[in-house]
Amino acid sequence: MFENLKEQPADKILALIEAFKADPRDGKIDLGVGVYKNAEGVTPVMRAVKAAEKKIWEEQITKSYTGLAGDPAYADAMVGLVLGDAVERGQVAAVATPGGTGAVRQAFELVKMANPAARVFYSDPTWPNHVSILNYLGMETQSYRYFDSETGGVDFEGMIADLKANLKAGDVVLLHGCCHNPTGANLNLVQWKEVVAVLNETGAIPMIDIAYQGFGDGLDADAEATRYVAANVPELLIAASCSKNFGIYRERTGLLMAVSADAAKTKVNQGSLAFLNRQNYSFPPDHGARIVTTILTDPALRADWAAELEEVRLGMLELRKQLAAELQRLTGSDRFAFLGEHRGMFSRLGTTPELVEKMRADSGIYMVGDSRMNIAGLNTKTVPILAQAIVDAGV
Ligand code: PLP
Ligand code: TYF
Repeated sequence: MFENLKEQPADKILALIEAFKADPRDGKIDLGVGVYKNAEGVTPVMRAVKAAEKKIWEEQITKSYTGLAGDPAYADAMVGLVLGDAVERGQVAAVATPGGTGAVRQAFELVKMANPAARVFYSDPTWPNHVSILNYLGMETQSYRYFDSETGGVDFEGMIADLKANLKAGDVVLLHGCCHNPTGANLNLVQWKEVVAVLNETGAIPMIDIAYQGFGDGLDADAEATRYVAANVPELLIAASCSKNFGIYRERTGLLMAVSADAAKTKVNQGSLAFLNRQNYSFPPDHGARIVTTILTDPALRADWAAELEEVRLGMLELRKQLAAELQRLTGSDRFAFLGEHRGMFSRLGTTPELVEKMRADSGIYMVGDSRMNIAGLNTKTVPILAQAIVDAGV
């Protein structure tokens, strides 16, 4: 049997971690994998997470199974964080999943279970795992235009034209709730409303992947689009990740939500989500979910977490503004102003794999081959070095 297995292509983002480690040069700069790092290059455990873990250690009296959907208190807390009061709680079916990736995977499986003919539309570009999982599940896919490498912004006309021309009832449109990965370019609320209008005209169903709530414009601002969509479409899937905004990457903490305008559908939706959990791993992991629940339900911990997250967000925003200003100074043009407009952890520079490779070879700068940079990999001292390298490479 094993003789039938073949080498699988490596994840290009994860492969970069190894390449960076193996580079002996001092002064190398890691702008690869999407993990937050502070100015010292450390991915810290957040204060509220430490406090919650202490509390859990002291108070937890059993580690027996939770439920197939995970702890209901976790779902309640996360539904509140993501959706606010955009919909009634009774309209939302929700299950804990191993990370946002688990939620994405289960969402696609739910689509396949409900409508094997559904096509999933994704932005060009999108997080490579989206496409990889869809292909693995044998689902039909189609991309829609999204990034305009001339302006560094969203090609909104192209996006709407592609959706209008191709969507039919039952198709699923995958959207990033905020902080688009890999580009950093996002729709504004007016544009979101236009997308929702197209969805409702065509009968296509949105699926929102929200993995960076709190990294863009703030916890509520980053959820605004998702909340608008939830309140204005008949059906919506949401895959949420706690990896970044709680800094609990390895705890594998996510939530899959199925929102229906018709609350009567929620019981069957909930059963379907729990069924999928059971088919794949029975009970979802609990430790990260318990940390999140402990923080979100304790006013002092929640306030401290939100404050630390806000520092993280503002720090990244400051770095992008500094980078845009430095490039403005070096080039005497506004060509790179888009870097200051992007939001979240990433920006796509919009250059060729050859120039990305040149910056790695000449300056020890590691960005993903599609020219995605993790802004959190910078600090105030390395921003000018990166800006100079971008100019020297002739980007
Ligand atoms: N979706 C997007 C767009 C992401 O960038 C990520 C990566 O972190 C995830 C989902 C899932 O992350 P995780 O499975 O670590 O929670
Ligand atoms: O895009 C990123 O860098 C993050 C982390 O298979 C990540 O989302 C990267 C690759 C992967 C899983 C997570």
